[in-house]
Amino acid sequence: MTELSFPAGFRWGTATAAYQIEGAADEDGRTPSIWDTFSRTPGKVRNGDTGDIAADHYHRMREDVALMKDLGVTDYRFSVAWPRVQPTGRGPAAQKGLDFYRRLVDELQAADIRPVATLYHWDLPQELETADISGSAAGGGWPQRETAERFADYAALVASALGDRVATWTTLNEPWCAAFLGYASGVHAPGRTEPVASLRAAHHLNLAHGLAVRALRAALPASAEVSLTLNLHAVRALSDSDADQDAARRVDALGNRLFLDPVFHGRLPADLVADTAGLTDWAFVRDGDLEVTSAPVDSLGINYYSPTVVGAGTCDVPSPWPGSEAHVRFVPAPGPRTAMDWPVDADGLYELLVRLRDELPSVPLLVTENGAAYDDYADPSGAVHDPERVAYLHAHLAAVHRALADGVDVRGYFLWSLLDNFEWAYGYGKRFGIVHVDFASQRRTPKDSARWYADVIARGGLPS
Ligand code: IFM
Repeated sequence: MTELSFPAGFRWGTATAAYQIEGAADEDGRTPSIWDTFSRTPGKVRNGDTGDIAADHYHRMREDVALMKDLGVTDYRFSVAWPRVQPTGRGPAAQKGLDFYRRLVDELQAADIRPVATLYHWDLPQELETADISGSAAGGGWPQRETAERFADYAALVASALGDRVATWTTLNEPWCAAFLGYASGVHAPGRTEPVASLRAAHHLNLAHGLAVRALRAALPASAEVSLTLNLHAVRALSDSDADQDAARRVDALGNRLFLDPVFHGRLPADLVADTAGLTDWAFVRDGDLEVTSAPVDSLGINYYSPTVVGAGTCDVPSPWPGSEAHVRFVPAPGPRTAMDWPVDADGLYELLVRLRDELPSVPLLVTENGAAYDDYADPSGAVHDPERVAYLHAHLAAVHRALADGVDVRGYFLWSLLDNFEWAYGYGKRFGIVHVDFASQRRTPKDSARWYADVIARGGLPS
């Protein structure tokens, strides 16, 4: 019996990212990205893990598409590795790298699965990070404006190679993480702990998005769907006190509105500019930039895992919250947790979707990532039972259904993730896949959650 039916045409997907699954780090002309450098630096990633081999998807792509076909997914969200298709981040394309994505897309289409391409899921070509592209001593990477310009060239190059086969495009995945985990707290590549650079990075990521939207529109058919994916924070204040409310406002400004406002309203959040006045006057935002960042998009992708509870207080430095370290305390939310120690709370997803309905009523939404890590293992019979993940997914899909019933225009859900993979600074220790990967043999085993998801897709809704 189906308890909650989703609308016909709802997009049922899975999601992955290049560095987390592809491996083949040195093949066919690929050059290092900031994540190759970071993960090969002792002490940066647990257990010294790197993405050198990952889930070996570069060589097992057909098998992985077949797995998705068995699940019955309608869409697959993958990312293109910039250093695989444009080594060093500038100049001509590497044809062999592009050929891999052409083959992937052909394989998907043959399996009747719609490809959804993300252009940037954190693997900046190392040369763009290293290069002194500004002529200043400040280093390269996203704090420099030129990186945004390079990104637009790269977007045009990929669009002209795949534009005849890919209808849905996402410019950036989670620019908040790229800016603030990469350049402020330094727990992600390139591992810098420079608060001002992180704010510059956030602006240049927004600019890169806008420039890429223009480049994509110029290269793609008018029917193409162009989007952006944000990891929006479902922020909750610990209490109604002014100080706790102010802490929540600060996290909302830096975690959400720093991206939503430039992209959808062509402005910077004035309160954030005030919060960070001790760090920067934001003079790196040039006249006309906010017009570029607000180039219209066709949909917005939201990645959601758990809510963020804050109160007045302080947080450790370096932190990913520049300008607010002396004002914000992160409070562990109560209730069950995943293996990431992230609280399980599907209401946060519902709250975000309703907020976006109210703020951006004309923008269709996609849940481009949602899922959970648990300590999965294959039992002696080879089966992988993951009832906690099934419960997590059920609750979050029910939240999406509730949002749909309340008039939110959610067009699809992409489960993170198809495969166990390289979970960034956690290495291979955290398993988000609905397909178990034995990294020694690269054997794939669909977990119980994979069969559960296939059933949800087949029936077009949640079972009772
Ligand atoms: O694995 C990541 C993904 O790359 C980006 N969003 C969050 C996921 C889980 O941490």
